[in-house]
Order: sequence, then C-alpha cells, then structure tokens
Amino acid sequence: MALRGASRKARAAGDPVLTAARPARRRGDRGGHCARRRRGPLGAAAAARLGRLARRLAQPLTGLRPLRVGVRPLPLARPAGDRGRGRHEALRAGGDRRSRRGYGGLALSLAGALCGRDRALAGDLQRDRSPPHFRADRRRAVVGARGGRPRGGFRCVTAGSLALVSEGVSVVLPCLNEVDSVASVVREAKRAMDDAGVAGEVIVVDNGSTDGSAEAAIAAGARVINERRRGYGSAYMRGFAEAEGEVIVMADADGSYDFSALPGFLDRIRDGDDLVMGSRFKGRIEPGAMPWTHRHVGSPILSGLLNLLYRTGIEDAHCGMRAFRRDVLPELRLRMPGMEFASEMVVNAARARLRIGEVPVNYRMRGGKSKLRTVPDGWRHLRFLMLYSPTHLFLVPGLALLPGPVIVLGRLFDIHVMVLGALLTLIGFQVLAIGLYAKTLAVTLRLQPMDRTLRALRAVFSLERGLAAGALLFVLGFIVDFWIATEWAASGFGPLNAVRPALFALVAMLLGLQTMFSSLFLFAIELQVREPA
Ligand SMILES: Nc1nc2c(ncn2[C@@H]2O[C@H](COP(=O)(O)OP(=O)(O)O)[C@@H](O)[C@H]2O)c(=O)[nH]1
Ligand SMILES: [Mg+2]
Repeated sequence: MALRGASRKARAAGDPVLTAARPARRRGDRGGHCARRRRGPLGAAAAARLGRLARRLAQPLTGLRPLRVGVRPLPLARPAGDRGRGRHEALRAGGDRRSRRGYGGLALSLAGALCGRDRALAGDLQRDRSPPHFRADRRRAVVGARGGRPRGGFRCVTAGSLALVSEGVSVVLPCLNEVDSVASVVREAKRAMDDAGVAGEVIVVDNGSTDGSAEAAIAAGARVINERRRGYGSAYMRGFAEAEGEVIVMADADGSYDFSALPGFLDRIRDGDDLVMGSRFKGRIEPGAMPWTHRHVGSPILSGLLNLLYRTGIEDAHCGMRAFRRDVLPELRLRMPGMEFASEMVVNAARARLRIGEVPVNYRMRGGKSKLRTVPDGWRHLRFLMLYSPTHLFLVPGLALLPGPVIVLGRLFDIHVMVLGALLTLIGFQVLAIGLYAKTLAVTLRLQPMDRTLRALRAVFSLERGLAAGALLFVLGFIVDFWIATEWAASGFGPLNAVRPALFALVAMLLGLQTMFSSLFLFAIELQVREPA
C-alpha cells in the first residue's frame, strides 16, 4: 500500500519535519535502518553522531544494552518550538507505558528510545492478552525494534528539536451499508490529513454491505477490508489490526463527524494524551442530528454511570470520533464485538490509567439509516458497564446491606426489625459472595487486572481460614440453638419465647455454611486456572 507524501502545504512552508516525504510503501516493505532511510536535512554522519552520543549518555543510566538503531521516530511531527515535554518523549520512545520512568529531558528521552524499547516491548508481549491479531501486530513491532526490519521504517529529520517525521495517521471507518456517504467521508478524511500536514491512509472496514459501499469507498481512495465477524466492535478490531499509522483516528462512515476537528485530535496526541475523545456537546450539534432520547436520556445516563464507576471525567463517552496512539492498543484490551465496544474502550483506558483528553467535534445529520438500535444497544452498553465492574455491582450493595437496618435509641430492637435485619444480612452476604466469585473469576481469567480490594482480601483469607471462620459461625449458631433446646427441656417443654436468639442462631449457621462453601468454591476457581509448575 502506498502512503502519500507530506502535504503540499507543509512543503511550501519549508517545514523540515513535514516536508520529509513518505515513501510509497507496500505491505511487506517495512523499511530499513534510520540512517539509511533518512530524508530530512540531517546528514547521515550527524545522525550517526547523535545516535552514538545518546547511547553513551544512556548506558550508565539504564544499564541496558543499546540497540543498533540510531534514532527512534516519534509518531507525529511536532512544531519546532514545541519542547520540554520530556515525559512524553520518553513515553513514546519506550513504546510501552510500563517502561515509562520519566527520564525527562531531551537526551534521556533519546536514551529511552535507544535502549528501553526492545525490552519493554518484549516484556509487554509476554503479558499481552489481547486478541491474536493484535498480538501478531505487536510482535511485528517487536521484531522491528530489535533491529530486524522495523515496522514502517525509521527516518531522522530534525533531531535538534526532537521533531521527527510523522509515521502517519490511519483513519478507520466501520461501514455497513453507507453508500450515500462513505465516499465523501473518505475524501473528507484525506483532505483533513492533507490540511493537517500528516501522511496517512483511510481504511474502511465493511461487514458485507449490500449497497455498493465497498466499491464506492475504493473509488474514493480508501483501503477496504471485509470483516467476516459482524458488528461495530468487530469491524474496529479488524481495522486497528490492519492500520499502519502510529496514530489511529476513528469515525463513522455516515458523514456525521466533521473532520475539521482532526488537527485538534492530533494536537492532543502530540501533547501526550493516549486517547482523545471527541465531544459532540462541546462542539455544535446540527438540529436533528442526535435524537432527543439519545441526547437527553441515553447519553447522559450512560456517560454518567461510566464516570461514576470509572471517573473518566468525559462528557461524551459515546462519541464515535476518537484518536489514540497505536502503541496503547494492547492496554485497551478490546474484545466486545458490538456497539458496547465504544464503552469498553473508554473503561479500559481509564483502568489502564491512560491519559484521556477531549476535543470538540461538530456533529451533523447522518446520511442513510442509523445502525444503532436504541434499546438493545443501550442495554448492551449498560450490561457491559455493570458486568465489567463486579465490585460496584455486587460488593458495594452487599456491604451496604450487610449490617442490616440502623438501630436508633434502642427503640427498634423489636422482633420485626430483627427479622428485617436478618434478611438484609443474608441478602447482603449472598450478593457479596457472588460478587467475590465474579471478581475472582474475572481476575483469574485475566479479564480484569488485580485490584486493591481483592489483593487485600487475599492477604487476609485462605481456604483454611475461610473454613475455620465458617465453622466457628456455624458452631456458634448451633450452640445458641442447643441452649434454647436445653432451656426448653428444663422448663418441661412449656411455652417457648426465644425468637430472637433463634433468629440469631439461624443467621449465624447460614452465614457459617455459606462462608465454608464460598471458601471451597473460590479455592476451586483458583485451582482450575493456576498454571502448572
Ligand atoms: N462494519 C460494520 N460497521 C458498522 C456496523 N454497525 C454499525 N456500523 C458502522 O458504524 C458507524 C456507526 O454506526 P451508526 O449507525 O452511525 O451509529 P450511531 O452513530 O451511534 O448512530 C457507521 O459508520 C456504521 O456504518 C457493523 O455491524 N459492521
Ligand atoms: Mg453515526
């Protein structure tokens, strides 16, 4: 596939960063060594000298073996005067969030680029639980970083400003029967990249459209991929795996998103955001573009819940225009095939503590028919938000119910309140236990990272302790019941008035049994998924 050269505008402005032409590139042509492929004004000797200097500076600090590669490109061209963001140079240079240790400063950032990338990527690959096509994609990047055939090629331009040439942008558009608009969206995206001075490609991921969308997209200059698995999420996952740009921009193929917002997205990425969300509420929403129910009911409820659970602070969590750096893909752990994919991306970005930004986007009337089914798709989002968060779904209500009703000034110590208390305690415990199963399962199957709650619980509980605590509670209840029985026998089996202690015994015995069986069940889950020694 041939990516375009830098924009005419940039060449006219004489920008050394943007004027470096991107060579036509076919699949399989992964480019070569930095110094060999250099296009900018920096000479080969200067590039090599810079590489040597950076390696020398880096070695004592990192203790890692330097790579052969001279200079690692940053994903996007940066304005020459735009400096002093050491964290993000190091961050990109390392190619992996886990390897970002805040080297700070120009030289150290380069050092990170030279030394940290190989190890960080390799380690990341081992931990990588993303779908197989993402893993394959990532593996290619690792091979490149090891000095093999770097993905996309390495080019040095103006090392002095650290403004290295753009690796390009991939605009990914999922498309299902959008013949009315897809061609104009492809052209609009290309024009926007040209105007922004970045090289790039437009990928349209089709799911077997029957209205000629694919042909229209090809004619407009897009790369069209046909994805077998249906669904908005499936289409995006495939598109991301195929994307060649360092920055991926998402948008609908229905013409609803205004690509004049593109520079805003790219600026935020340059500024260090990992994921940039569009906000239709901060931009202009054309009358009739967003149904009233979506604007005033669905969107605020779902965004509000998402913010409550994950504290993203994002106003428009379901905006379809977004951008992110391709190297954060493994951290996004995307799996959902349907529309809930949109929530999954934000939730996982928040969980991975990625930096999320928001920029205004104008929202226009779409062409053609919407594929969003308000109730089923709204429910899929809600279901995802709840099920992905067993802590909130089970543990919090369980804990809230566990103590039973609050007893004020002794007056509530009557039998009905006690029955209610027993009921709430049992329900609370039940919900809590199920929440704990769900959480343990999610963590052991690596659907979720280990969190503080579970870690703290694990530190305190073991199978043996759980069994012992459960047995103790059960025996306590049994003793109380036994005491009631002996008192009753002593009174010659006359009238019996021991409802309160009997209720206490009932609760204690039930909780005891549940604790024992829960401990066994949790141990069984862990045993099943524990890796063989
Ligand atoms: N490939 C593919 N694209 C889809 C599918 N469902 C929706 N889309 C596309 O995803 C984008 C968003 O869907 P849309 O109907 O506009 O949803 P809305 O923006 O929430 O109203 C559009 O470009 C659709 O054509 C699907 O199942 N497969
Ligand atoms: Mg749309």
